[in-house]
Amino acid sequence: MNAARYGQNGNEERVDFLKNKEKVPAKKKTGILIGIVVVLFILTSVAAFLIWFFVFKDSNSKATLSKNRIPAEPLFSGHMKLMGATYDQKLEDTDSQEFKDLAAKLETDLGEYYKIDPLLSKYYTKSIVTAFSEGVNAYYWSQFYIPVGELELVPEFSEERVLNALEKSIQEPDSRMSLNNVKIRKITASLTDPRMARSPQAEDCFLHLEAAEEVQKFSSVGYPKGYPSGSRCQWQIRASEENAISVSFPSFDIEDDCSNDFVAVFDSLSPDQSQTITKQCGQRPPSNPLMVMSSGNILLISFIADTNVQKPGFQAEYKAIPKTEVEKCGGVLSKSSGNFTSPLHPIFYPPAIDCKWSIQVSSGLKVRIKFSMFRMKEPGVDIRRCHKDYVEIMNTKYCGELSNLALTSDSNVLEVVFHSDESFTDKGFSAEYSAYDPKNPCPDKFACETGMCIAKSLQCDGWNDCGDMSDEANCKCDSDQFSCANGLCKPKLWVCDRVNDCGDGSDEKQCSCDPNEWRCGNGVCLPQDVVCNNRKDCEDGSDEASCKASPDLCSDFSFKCASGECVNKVNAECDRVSDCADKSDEAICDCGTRPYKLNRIVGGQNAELGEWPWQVSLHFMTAGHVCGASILSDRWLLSASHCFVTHSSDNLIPSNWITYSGLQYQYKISDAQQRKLKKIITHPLYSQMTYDYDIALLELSEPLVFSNTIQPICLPSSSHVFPAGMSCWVTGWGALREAGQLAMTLQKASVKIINDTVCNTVTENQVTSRMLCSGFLAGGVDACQGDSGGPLVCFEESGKWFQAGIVSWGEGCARRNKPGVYSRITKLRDWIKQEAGI
Ligand code: 4AZ
Repeated sequence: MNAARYGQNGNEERVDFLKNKEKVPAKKKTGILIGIVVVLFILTSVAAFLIWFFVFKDSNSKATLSKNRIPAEPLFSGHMKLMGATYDQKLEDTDSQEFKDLAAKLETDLGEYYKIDPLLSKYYTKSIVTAFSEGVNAYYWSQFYIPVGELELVPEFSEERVLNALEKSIQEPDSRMSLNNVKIRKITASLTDPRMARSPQAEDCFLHLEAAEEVQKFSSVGYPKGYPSGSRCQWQIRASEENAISVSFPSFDIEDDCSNDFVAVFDSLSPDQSQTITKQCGQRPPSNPLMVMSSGNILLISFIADTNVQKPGFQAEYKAIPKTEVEKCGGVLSKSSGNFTSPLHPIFYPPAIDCKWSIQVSSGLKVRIKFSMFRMKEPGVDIRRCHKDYVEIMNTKYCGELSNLALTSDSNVLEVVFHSDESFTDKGFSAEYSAYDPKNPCPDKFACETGMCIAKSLQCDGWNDCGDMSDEANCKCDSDQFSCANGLCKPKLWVCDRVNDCGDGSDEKQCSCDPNEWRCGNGVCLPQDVVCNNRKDCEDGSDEASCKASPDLCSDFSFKCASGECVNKVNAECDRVSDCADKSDEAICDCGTRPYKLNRIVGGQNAELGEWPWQVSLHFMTAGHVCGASILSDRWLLSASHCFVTHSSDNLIPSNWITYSGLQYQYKISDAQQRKLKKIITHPLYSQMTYDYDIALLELSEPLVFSNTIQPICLPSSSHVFPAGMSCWVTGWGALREAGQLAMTLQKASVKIINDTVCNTVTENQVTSRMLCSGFLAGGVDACQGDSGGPLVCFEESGKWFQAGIVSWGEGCARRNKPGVYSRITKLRDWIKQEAGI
């Protein structure tokens, strides 16, 4: 029986002691002893198992782990300058005896040199001479092998250590004499990707090319079907001594992640990092081809690929260009205005080049200079110091990517210095300059401190039009403007709208709600307890917008998962984080990306090919382009009802329309994918009077084939927030100005989402909740006739583009205080789902 037990009700404990007669008899003692032995045996076995589990098993798995680690093979490459050897053309042929003899001698010597450092010597495996060039230069690499057990030594194999050993050795008198008559005078060594260790004779995919005046071609293995994983190819290109080499890549489509696959171009014949011109991966459109230039008559291109993704690879064209042409830059510019560019722009400028332009205008005048394109980007460069490539103007160095660089001189002379060092080049710059009279720098315009002239109406309008805020400083605010604490003027309408328009928060500071009240986005004060009560009390829903409610609490502002679960997070869809348990927030996200790597041309409004791959042109009967649309899926387009519901019923007949996707120029419709319409669905509540519900779905008769220039846009969920002040883009072939002609080239314009209260005021309350305003109250940038039906898209932090609006209407185009009005997708999202199933 039990020695102890608990009372029936669980509260009371009673102890019963054993009586004498119940004590264990003597003959049972042996049994107990056996029991003890058995228990001891079990305990020992358990202990033994635990020791094995935690000590031996662990060390076994460590052994397995170290088996999985791989040895390190640090690689150093560089070049050496030889003395005492005469240059022989035969040295350029890796099969010649001359090459083999001299290479073998140098390779042996390098091995000897490393002996000076016991660590290098212990782990040294081999050196290979890969080429010779005039000078006499020899190109080489040296490799070391560090076994798995000693990987902690890897950091010891530094460039400095290797260079130190080599430099010391070549200075020793006997080693300098160790080659028959040949001495190494100078040597470089830089840490190199071990995948670049290629021997010029022994392996395939090591090519020697001779550049000539006419264009010649080469391509990656398997192009265009696809390159194999594990590609390790090198192309050594030479030209005659008076020439440099240009290489362009008309077709370039490799994996996006540069750590797996990349093309590197070197201003050398060895993959010497310090002479890298550029390293590129990803896909480039034909409008933005990679074009590079050597400084001398040699160039090395290396292609490393480790992924299994089926990508076409690249095609390259190379040719020789006289060095005199390449080095042509700088000089005196004495006209009163003009343009100049960095050497060879927009081709990558060559490494190791210096130029100086001296702009000299009539005395009494000054010089204004504006860069329409400025790209001198290099990895690891601090753009405040610009210690590598730079442009220097009036003692200031500029580098990196600059979008609004505009300067003015102190006198009638302005000097522009350009410098590129030995590694990493870029597209450079394109600049225009003009002389101006300092007494009247901008006739009939406002003079920015940057030197730019802007329309007078843009001064003190609350927007930074000059780029340096000089148009917004020292403003005497008008009666309809608010004076920000930092001196800016902003429309009074913007005060207390919950958006920090001043930048210093002063427009949102003294807003008139009591401390125990909540101020809605439209300025209305409500009791504090309306916040997060799961009911929309403010007209704009701002009382429920940022509630950290419990997951199952649903409001209009929650993202609704397919399972019905609610996620209370702003813009949860397609943000690369699975918020729904069923992962439905990340399920349909193959949208809103543009495959091409694009050029960014500052100030230009022409779109590039593939920049807006969801843009569609709708052609009506014989009228040509009439409206825009956007791609939602391979079968569905989104547009505006007002393109179809007109005075004529012809517009509602699907066969009267043709859609063009992947189009850039209206005169090149043959380049686009042409599709007919099967069905036009206009919104049943669309009003021709008010343009409310201005949305239409178009079903295609044949599915689209997605490509680099044809991709779907992401649709926001109904809870998605596009906050006021956000910069978005509107695109289309609409009129270039009010009552003007349609554009031939697809246009893009950056516009800002405008606060609803402001939107309502400036449109005299004509906007409904199915509409949103976007543009600039100052005017100047807007959608226009012919853009209707086209998309207003915004780039989200997740890296995807979402459609916020459909171009719908506006009073004229780009007028002051008359922003563009768009159909608000979030309010029409459920209808899209209902009609198209997306
Ligand atoms: C139109 O007629 C139109 N400024 C589209 C947009 C705007 C004005 C007119 C906005 O298609």
